[in-house]
Parts: sequence; C-alpha cells; structure tokens
Amino acid sequence: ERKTKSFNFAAYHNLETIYAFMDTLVASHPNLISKVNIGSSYENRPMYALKFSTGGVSRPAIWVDAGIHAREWVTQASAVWFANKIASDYGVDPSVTSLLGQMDIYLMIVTNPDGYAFTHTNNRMWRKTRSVNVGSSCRGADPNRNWDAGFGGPGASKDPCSDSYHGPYANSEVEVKNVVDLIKGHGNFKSFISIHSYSQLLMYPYGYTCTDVPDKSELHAVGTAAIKELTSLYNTRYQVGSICKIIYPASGGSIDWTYNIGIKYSFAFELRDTGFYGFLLPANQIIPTAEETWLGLKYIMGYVRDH
Ligand code: ING
Ligand code: ZN
Repeated sequence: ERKTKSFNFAAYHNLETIYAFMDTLVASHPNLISKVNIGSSYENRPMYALKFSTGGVSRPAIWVDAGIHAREWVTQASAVWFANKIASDYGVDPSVTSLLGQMDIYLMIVTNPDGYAFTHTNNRMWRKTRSVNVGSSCRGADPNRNWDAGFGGPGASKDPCSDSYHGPYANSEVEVKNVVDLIKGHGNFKSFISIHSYSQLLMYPYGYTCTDVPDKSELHAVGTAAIKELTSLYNTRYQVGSICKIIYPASGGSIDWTYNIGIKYSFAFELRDTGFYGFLLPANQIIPTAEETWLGLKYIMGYVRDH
C-alpha cells in the first residue's frame, strides 16, 4: 500500500522494479488481483499477467498486453499505470465496477521481458526477443510476426538479422507460445488488445492481408468511438483502421490470430507520439499518455461487456 502510493508513475523503470510493483499491488488488493505466471521467457525470466477478478469460474475476459516490443517503453509504463488505475477505481468508477462484476481483465505489462531487460542494459532500441538463431550471429525474432496467422507472409522478414524476422516457425518464440497457451486454455476471452508505440493509431485486423474482416464495420465504429474518448482528454489525434490499410502489411501479428480463433474484439493501439520523439518519448508524457489511452480502453471494455 505504502509502496504503490509512493511509486513514481512518471518515470521509466527496469524489469525488477516493475515486477516489485506488481507484487506490491497484488499484496494491497488480494481480493481483486492475482499474479498469473504464464511461463518463462527464452532467458528464463518469469512472465506475469495481472488478473483482475471479483470471482466466478473462467468468466468472460479481456486481455491487454504491453511491451511485446521491448523498446516501446511508454507501453509498459502505461500498463503499470493501468494496473494501478483499475485497482484504485474498482468500487469507485461505476464502469470499472460493473465491468469487473461480470468479466475478468488480464493485463500483461511486460510481454517481452528478455528484450525489455536488454533495452536497459545493452541496446535501448532492441525490439525482438533474445532467442538464438541457428546459423546466424543475429539474435531474436519479432514476437509480433510469430503468431499463426498468415505466418511468413507480407511485412515479415526471413532474415534473422531483420527487426521484423518472423522466426523459424509460428509460435517458435516461447513468449508467444506462453500467451497462445493461456488464451487457448482459458477459452473465454471476448477481447484481446495489444499495446504498441508509436504512431497514434487504433487498429483492427487484418495485417496479413488488406482484405476486410467480416466485422469491419462494427470494429471500425467501436474504434472510432474509443478514439473519441481518448482524444477528449488532451486532444491527441488518432487514426482508426485495419493494420494493413492504416500502417502497413504485417503478417503473423497477435490480433490477426486472436481474431481468427473467434475473439472478435481484437485491437492494437499505437500510442504517442507520431515520431518527434518516437520510442524515446519523454517520461513526462507517460501519465498523460496512460490517462488518455485508459479512456479509449475503458470504452472498448464497456462495449465488450454490453455486447
Ligand atoms: N507496430 C506494429 C508492428 O508489429 C502491428 C504494428 C500491430 C502490426 C499489430 C501487426 C499487428 O509492426 C509497431 N510499432 O510495432
Ligand atoms: Zn510494437
């Protein structure tokens, strides 16, 4: 309790500090939050999701992940802020309270822990996992080109030295496999939201093709309404569209896989900014970024709860 109150949400923290924060938050809200260890990373670091639940058995659930790309530091930092926000708003904000009366939220703050550690110790611009590639001195695969949806197609590289290397086969990266197994094993996720930076976009499937998904008009409408909420706070401008059309073709992405297994409300955010600072967003923008993004997330979550 004391520790989360003194935690500095306006700073970037290393993995150990984020993991310690999670423990403190769980300890201060034991009836609401639990820590789910979904497996270990390539370099054997634990991967934790925070599960927010008021009871029930495999309630319909919403997944939110951040930091699948190591260098996108505002995403892990915002997810820390979201965790604290959900904990403090439960029982206070009627929309959070009613959501958690019916559904569970799983929040994975650091989806690529090896990469995140590496950005602190060796290379601030590291994106990928840290797995060894046979026959290459380059390490890592892009964990957002490694899902089993159009695997190896457009917008992914077969070169292990590329930042968008898809890996040897779908789910080859244990960090991806761990999330896939959790999602499949749970079986009742209604929404899957992946947080990236930067570009100020809210995207829905597909990335591996520019063909529209069957639910395009609904997803576009939900995304547009979510962004209206987001923009209302600080007038930060976002665009809404399919990955392929709004950013670039990208195969093997998480939300294409989740959509194809039946999780209709699959979205990916690209947070601030539009490139002035890029991945090196100043720490004084963490809280405003998290605050505005939370409004968008909360809109999507409320919609999912009611549909
Ligand atoms: N952008 C994402 C990337 O993986 C994306 C865009 C999101 C592609 C979701 C596919 C699915 O390239 C960043 N900045 O990483
Ligand atoms: Zn990313």
